[in-house]
Amino acid sequence: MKKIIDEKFLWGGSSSAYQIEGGWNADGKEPSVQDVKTYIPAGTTDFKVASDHYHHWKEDVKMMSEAGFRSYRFSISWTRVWSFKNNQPNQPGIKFYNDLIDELIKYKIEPIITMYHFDLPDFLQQQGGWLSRSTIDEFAKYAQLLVENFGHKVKYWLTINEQNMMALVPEAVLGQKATMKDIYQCNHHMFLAQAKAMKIVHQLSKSLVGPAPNINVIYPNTNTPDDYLAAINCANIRNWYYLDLPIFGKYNTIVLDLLEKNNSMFDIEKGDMEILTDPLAKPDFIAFNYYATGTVKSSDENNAVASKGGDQHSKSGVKGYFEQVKNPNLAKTQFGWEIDPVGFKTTMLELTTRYNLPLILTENGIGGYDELDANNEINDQYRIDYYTAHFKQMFEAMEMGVDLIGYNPWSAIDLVSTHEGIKKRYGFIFVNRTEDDLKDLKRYPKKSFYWYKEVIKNNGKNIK
Ligand code: BGP
Repeated sequence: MKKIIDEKFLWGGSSSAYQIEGGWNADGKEPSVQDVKTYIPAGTTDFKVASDHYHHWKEDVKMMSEAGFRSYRFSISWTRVWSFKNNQPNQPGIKFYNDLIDELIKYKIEPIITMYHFDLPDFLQQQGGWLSRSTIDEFAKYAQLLVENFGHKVKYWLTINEQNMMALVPEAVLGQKATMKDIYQCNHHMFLAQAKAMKIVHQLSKSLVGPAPNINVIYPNTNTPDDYLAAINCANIRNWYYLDLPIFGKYNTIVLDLLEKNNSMFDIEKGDMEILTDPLAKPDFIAFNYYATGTVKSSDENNAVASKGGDQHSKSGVKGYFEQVKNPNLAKTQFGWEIDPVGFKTTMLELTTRYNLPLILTENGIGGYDELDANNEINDQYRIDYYTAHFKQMFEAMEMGVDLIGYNPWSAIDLVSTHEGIKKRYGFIFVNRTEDDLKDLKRYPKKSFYWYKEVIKNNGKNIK
């Protein structure tokens, strides 16, 4: 085995601020785009209370420690730590994260912190959001605030969660559709914001920093040359565009060509490329989220497709370039997402051969309906089966030379899905509430919690 999983391996779990915290307007917190979302489907909860982690964080961290977590990947809510109204830091918000980080460190759980996970301040959205260049500077200011306040305690920073999903399925996370040019203009601004943030981390601290896209390999639907070309197109548009620039300092030419052909090339201002190619703005590692592979076929000019219902893993496509199709060879989750453990290995192999950087898995997992039984237990064997299959592939990838330094699946505890509510549960820890009834928000370890604890304790050697 090239890389042995030892005590340094960051076994943990993952979350994001708006999906877990609640306390949406507590102690000076201002609204993010998630708090003012208007298109939440009937019968699905909003994010106002979520898992009420804002009031349960001590107990949650204690349970993570009982499971043996060595890391916890979470995000900071921008509008909790900065007041746009008062144009100054919001001290209670800073204190909340200081206390959370200190508690994690007390239990020897390494904090892995995402700066921005889908929850842009609504104040900035009102001023144009990522289409406006002023958001770039606001993000840099925010990154500096984070590093100055927490940098000495945080070794791993992630810049932007799933920039590629925000671009590919904007209605899933931002609640709005946009033109191709606007999407890529926003992307360009996010790349600039990210580059500035990475430079700030490197200048002001000894910490490491990386991007956190959602990456998966793409299969051609058949062995026709056209379907293979579609798979290459999709992989470049969906995956590599988001890593080539920060890592190689060069925009992916397949995507630039697509934009030119569609009359959608974004504006690059003088000085932008210097910011993007600054040696201090290079990532130290790649954090990536993996749920399932994609399968595509060629798409003719008249066959435009859009994602369905704002789901990240539903049908998507780019006219003339690729069209996503179902893969009949793969099993599906209760929510219809495909399950592909081998794809987890091939995705890591492809990332490694292309970029040769350390990897941290920051999301992987299965959403399902979990219920307390008569004994207040939750038998989520399906989740154990899912993880078992993925761990086997993960170990094989590491044997083949993948430098994976941590595995932080989605999610540490139950939280609210991006668009399917609390009923789509992902956690090792159950949170007692439903879409419309907050009940007592009590935490219960699921069967998978005890199983994962054994996996961590044995560094996976108990997986057969
Ligand atoms: C990723 C996001 C997460 C998360 C997860 C599961 O794309 O980074 O925020 O929620 O997917 O997706 P969903 O909540 O839609 O089931």
